[in-house]
Amino acid sequence: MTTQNCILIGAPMDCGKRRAGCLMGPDAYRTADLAGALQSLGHKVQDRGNVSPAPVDPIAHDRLYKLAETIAWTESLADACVAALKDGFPIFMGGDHALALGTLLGATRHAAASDKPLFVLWLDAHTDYHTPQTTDSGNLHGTPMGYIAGRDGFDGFPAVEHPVPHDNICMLGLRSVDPAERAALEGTDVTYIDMRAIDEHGIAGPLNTFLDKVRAADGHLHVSLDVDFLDPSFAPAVGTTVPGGATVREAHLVMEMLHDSGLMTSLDLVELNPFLDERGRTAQLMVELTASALGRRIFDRPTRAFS
Ligand code: HAR
Ligand code: MN
Ligand code: MN
Ligand code: MN
Repeated sequence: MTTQNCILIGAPMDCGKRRAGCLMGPDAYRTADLAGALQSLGHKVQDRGNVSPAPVDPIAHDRLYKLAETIAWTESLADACVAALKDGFPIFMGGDHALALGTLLGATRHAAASDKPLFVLWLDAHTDYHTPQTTDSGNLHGTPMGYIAGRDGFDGFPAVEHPVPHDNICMLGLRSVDPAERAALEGTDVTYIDMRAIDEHGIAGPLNTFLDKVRAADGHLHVSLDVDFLDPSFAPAVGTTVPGGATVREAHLVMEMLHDSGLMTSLDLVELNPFLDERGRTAQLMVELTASALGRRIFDRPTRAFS
């Protein structure tokens, strides 16, 4: 197994939606000993502490919640991501999913500077493909995929100089898609895999197809893991639970396959709200999934029984 230089970055961003609590996420990951779990796999781990945004004058907006704060976070996180990608494998401990506005922006800049295409794997119940113009809720955590795909309407945000082509995006685990998002996605080359497709075909097939594409293009791969990708019966600590999500084993399989692919270059852990957790079980599960993504396995494959 290749030893990684894991760089933990806290992103206690809580302004991407109205229900508070994600600001406690980075400390929950530290308490659940994410660093120790990765060290025990042989990796180097450096915790760079928490990112903080430049202070802003809160500007009231008629529809969008905490727009100025979100823009400030986007700039700080993009810088933190570019810096960390130069040194190793960044893991962003969120924080709500609006943090991906910044981490994805940083990942696009790093990939462009390295002359590599960027691919994005979005593990989520939601597509988060709104623009500030189409969101009904005004919650900007519902917009990072729209932003990084280069959709219009992100006034005031840093320009996305290198939008991610639709063909390089895979969304997995979907089961809550707003009509405006559906209309914008249909007819694009985005790979969107809903829970029904996973029920019918399993999760490994579509993921392998996508990973083959990343490998063939020699791309970088940013993975964004939203807690609500998981079924709420296993992962209750999230404000936007949607029943019918991925099982514990489906999620581990995704992470194990990501590890085996050797393709993943950066990772977000988002939407953990420790205020809603039950004795830390969701934080613990997210740590275990991250360990699988960094090489933890039950036995070394191939197993005798099925080879
Ligand atoms: N589509 C809904 C909205 O825009 C819910 C978005 C939830 N997004 C979160 N979780 N990041 O994925 O308000
Ligand atoms: Mn690189
Ligand atoms: Mn999300
Ligand atoms: Mn979600």
